[in-house]
Amino acid sequence: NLPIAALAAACEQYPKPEGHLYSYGTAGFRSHSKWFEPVVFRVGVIAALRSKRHSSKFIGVMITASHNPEDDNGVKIVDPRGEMLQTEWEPYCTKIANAPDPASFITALDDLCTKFKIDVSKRSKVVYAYDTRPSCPALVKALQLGLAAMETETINEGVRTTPQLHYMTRALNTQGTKDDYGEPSIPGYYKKLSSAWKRLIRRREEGSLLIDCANGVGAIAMKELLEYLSDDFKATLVNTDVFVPGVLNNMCGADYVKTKQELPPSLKGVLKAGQRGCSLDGDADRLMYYYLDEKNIFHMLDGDKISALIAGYLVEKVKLCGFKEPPRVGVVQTAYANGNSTKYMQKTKALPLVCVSTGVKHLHHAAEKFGIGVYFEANGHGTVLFSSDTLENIRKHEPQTPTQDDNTKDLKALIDLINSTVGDAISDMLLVEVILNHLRYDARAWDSLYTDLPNKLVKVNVKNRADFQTEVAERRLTHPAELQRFVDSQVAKYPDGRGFIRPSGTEDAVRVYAEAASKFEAEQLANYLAGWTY
Ligand code: 16G
Ligand code: ZN
Repeated sequence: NLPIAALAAACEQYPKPEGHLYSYGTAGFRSHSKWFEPVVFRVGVIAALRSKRHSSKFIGVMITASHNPEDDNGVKIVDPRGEMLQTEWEPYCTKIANAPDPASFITALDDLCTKFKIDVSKRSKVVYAYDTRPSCPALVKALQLGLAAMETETINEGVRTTPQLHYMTRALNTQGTKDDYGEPSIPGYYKKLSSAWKRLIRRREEGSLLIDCANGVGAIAMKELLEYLSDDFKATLVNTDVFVPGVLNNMCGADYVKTKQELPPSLKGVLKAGQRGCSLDGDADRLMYYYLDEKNIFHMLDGDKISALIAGYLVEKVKLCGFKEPPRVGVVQTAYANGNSTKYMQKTKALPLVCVSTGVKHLHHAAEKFGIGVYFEANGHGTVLFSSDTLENIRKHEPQTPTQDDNTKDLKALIDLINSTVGDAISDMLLVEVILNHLRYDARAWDSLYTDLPNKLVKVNVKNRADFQTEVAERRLTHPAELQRFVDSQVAKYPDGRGFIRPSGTEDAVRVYAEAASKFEAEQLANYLAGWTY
């Protein structure tokens, strides 16, 4: 049975603030950090139960609010294979987090145990980590109390990137099995990436890559990784003020670059024309690339461009390996994917492509259906998945020529270089650099794969985002129907026009996206749609 006395006592220590509602959304719980200790305490208890449900496998807990402001915080649960928490648990998490008092908290936990037939007598194991936010230490304490109440075996990984925590969770659970994901330690993570990199990189790069670390945990991880990469990788780190209050994600980082479509001010005069730069977000799971041309004009290489580069490269790589039955390379995008990226993948590269709703879990699951699934959100979050059949196929493959042999070795190293558990800015960045190196591309050559259609994203605050319902992977509204008719009538006026309105999964707002043949038209269309009158 549940340790009711211990749970009730701990719950008293972290009373739920009245009138504040939490919801386990696309990226777990997220809110201003001052409301957050009670939630994190309860997540500790849920994570322990999740571990029991999975025969005492390690469950991960990550405390971070990613690209959001420094005063916010968030928490999410990571499943045994390093994936996002199974969706069916989300409403139960919400219920447990909002239980007003210890008695209803215990009842909500009981409901969860009954629903998922949890054997409470099993042991539980949880591995956790947190980002650099000043609110983290207090939240970690709350988490620890929840875990202690459940007598959970814990590993505290300290200040780590979100993808490192996902890696750890999977590595701990696969250690010594045929699916061994690597040494379950942070040095193990660096060793895996750096040795794959060393196998893959062909000639020493001359220029240095400028990496904007958003003043977040990515700065710590990058510094550590650089030690392992030694001379083979030249990078200059900027925005590395990890423990200076107020600077996290402030006027820098991947989200700044994507939403403003401009160079962070701190990189002006630092990034040289032609040099590649990239920005991580606050927990290092998003990546945006960019460069300045010879006229100092800014060009952004977003998640779609990264995806196009990777998918195009992998499809050719697979051909060179000489498989009897080559794995099928496919691409997953969301409604935000630039129209020309979709065209490039489907028409130029003949890649199978699916479009799904926003949020990593949707992309991840769709990508699992391909032999090799490349998924990226335009905002720079993404990775590559290799199905177990594909991994088996590669393991058994007997190359017939030296070229095939070499390419198969490359493919194996690529699998090690890629953090398949979740989008990982650092692993993705190494992957991009390797591909550019193999193709002998500079930023401009990469950029010229296709030209982005000008686009604009606008946020409109609304009272109730549940009033807005969508279909076909959020590309159309079913409710309000008259609003969709309005969207259709406006979009029809623009050549190459496309637009949609979707409710945010993280804020009380709807997002309005438009693209069109020119910047002026894209902005005009977005503004019309945002100021709808129907
Ligand atoms: C979350 C998602 C991100 C998505 C964003 C959309 C995860 C881990 N993160 O941050 O993938 O792009 O939400 O936010 O799934 P929105 O629904 O507010 O537009
Ligand atoms: Zn993030």
